[in-house]
Amino acid sequence: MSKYITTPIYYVNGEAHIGHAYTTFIADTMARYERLKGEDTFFLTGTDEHGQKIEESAVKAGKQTQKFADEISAKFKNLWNEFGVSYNKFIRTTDETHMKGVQKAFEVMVAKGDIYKDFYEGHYCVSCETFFPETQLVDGEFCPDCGRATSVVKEESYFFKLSKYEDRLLKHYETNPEFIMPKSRASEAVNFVKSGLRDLSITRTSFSWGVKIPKSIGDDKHVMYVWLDALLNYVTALGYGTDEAQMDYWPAGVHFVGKDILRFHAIYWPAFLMSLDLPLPKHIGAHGWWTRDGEKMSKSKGNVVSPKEVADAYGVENLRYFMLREVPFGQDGDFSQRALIDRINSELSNDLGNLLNRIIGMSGKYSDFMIDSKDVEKYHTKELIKMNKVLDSLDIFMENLQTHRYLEELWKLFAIGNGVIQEYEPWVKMKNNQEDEALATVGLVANILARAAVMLHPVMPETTKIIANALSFEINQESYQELVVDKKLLKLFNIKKVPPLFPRIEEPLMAEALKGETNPPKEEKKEEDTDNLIEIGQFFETSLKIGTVLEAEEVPKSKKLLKLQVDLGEERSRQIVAGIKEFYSTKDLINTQVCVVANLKPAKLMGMMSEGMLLAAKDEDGLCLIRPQKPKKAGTPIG
Ligand code: ME8
Repeated sequence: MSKYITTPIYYVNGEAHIGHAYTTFIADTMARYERLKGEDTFFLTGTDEHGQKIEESAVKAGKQTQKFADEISAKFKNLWNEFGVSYNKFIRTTDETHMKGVQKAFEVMVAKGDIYKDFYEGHYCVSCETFFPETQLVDGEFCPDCGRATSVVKEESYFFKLSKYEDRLLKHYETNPEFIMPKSRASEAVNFVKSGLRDLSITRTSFSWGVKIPKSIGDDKHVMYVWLDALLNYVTALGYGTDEAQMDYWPAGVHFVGKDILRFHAIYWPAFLMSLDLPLPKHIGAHGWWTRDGEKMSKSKGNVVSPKEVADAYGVENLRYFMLREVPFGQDGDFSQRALIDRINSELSNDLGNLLNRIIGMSGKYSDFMIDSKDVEKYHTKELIKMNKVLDSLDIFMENLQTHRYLEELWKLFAIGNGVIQEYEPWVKMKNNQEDEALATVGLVANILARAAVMLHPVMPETTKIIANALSFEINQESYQELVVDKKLLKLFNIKKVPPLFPRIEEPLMAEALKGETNPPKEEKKEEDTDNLIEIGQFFETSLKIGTVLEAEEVPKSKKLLKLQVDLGEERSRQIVAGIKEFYSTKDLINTQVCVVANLKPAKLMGMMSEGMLLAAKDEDGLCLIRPQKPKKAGTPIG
């Protein structure tokens, strides 16, 4: 079965912003995911170039309309090319074949008896390219969608019998509960239809920048309503009305749209298709709105985020990852540079980048960059089962367009990888003559990384190619089949060194976009050594000693601090200020023993000198001090 995936076609009245990039990234990810699974996939994007809005924008820019459209359309196309968007076709509504297809559709609708001529009198919002009855206007004048002033339109028009399709539409929603995704958005369309559909004015005479209605109608002054023209792009791109060879791809698997244009796709478009006797798309995927500091982005507010600027600063694939991971599909998301940096540093750099570096480092140290998986199954059945469970859980999230859950789940693989290294400590095994076991752990993690790279490929195509290259395999349908479906291990890896893929970002890279971002940077762990090992000498640089608490008192005005006098077997006791008040009272401490880091540089805490630190362990149940199991002389070294 072939898959057909589309983005909206973007208006050429301005340059791409982060919202356009988001729709394009999700659609591209989905198309790549389907191709990876071996589906014959066709991915369409393009530009919407007709209508009053574009004509007015061109006039404002002092340019001839077609030239204006050419320039902005090229900017969209160039940006998607620069971003590596894997579209199969970039359609323009000014393409000759598209215009012919639209005229053909008009004729079919006329023949079906679905188009009639009348007179339109009402209000029109040029920005939304939408007609509104007076009853829907805000304060009798303003657009209920975008809030701009509407203009009064009184003109002869052809109408499409939308009302005729009311029942069929409702029936379709009912029998196809997944037609609109996420399902939570369906009620919007259902209620709109239930409130009664009026026939739709589908031609205009007061301007000329549009597809002329077919000559056969003999009414030259009418141009098509821009939404009829635009929606038909999804079939004219496959040759509808001209060369229909690619119509096999129809119906679309999913049309990705922003929630702002759901109504056009969930009501008008299916009705048009019913009129044309064409099957309906399987899903309309309506995503949420990206805001900036909680506000809608607009040129007048000067808060529009340019995807090109973000990609130039942080890398396009990091941006893709961020956008797809940050918001649940269907919900609104706020773009902040800080949130982007946090995800790059913690998820990409720490979880993924470090794991890859550790495997490269260990394979170099232990086995001359060759990793053999021969003993992985012998020593790591448990982890293999865990890993396979994660792999099996992923597909459903993509099917439901939940990219954030897909990535969240996928990241469990890196947690397994980092966890086994921690648990099995291959460096200890190498020293204890358990080389097979140590290399089995390295082999397991290399296999985890390989599978994760395959599954991450649709989201980060170029980055995962580098990972695959470092692990000496290729990501393609075959490796997807072998590693993910058949769950075979890669037998041999010939590891190549690669520079760190996700260098940590300490400071925001786009000063301008930071306006209004007030959250302080989260503190994060320092990057670890590639394989987390230190020399024994390094350990002994820390002087750990048993101490006896002689005195303990609360620090006034502090919720956390206690001031202790601790005997470390020296001439005088040490004063240690410790953040343990929430977990210990003073009487729990006096005359008990603790473990102390004895050679820390003294530091001042709330104006008091602290000359050491207590060892403690903290988890979700709270904090506990590390204490010797039996009393020991104060000052006894630990180690
Ligand atoms: O509506 N957040 O084109 P358009 C998220 N030509 N997505 C956003 C966004 C934001 N802040 N702003 C825009 C049109 N988008 C018509 C479509 S289709 C037959 C015709 C995305 O240039 C979102 O997908 O106004 C939205 O639907 C699309 O850009 C609208 O782009």
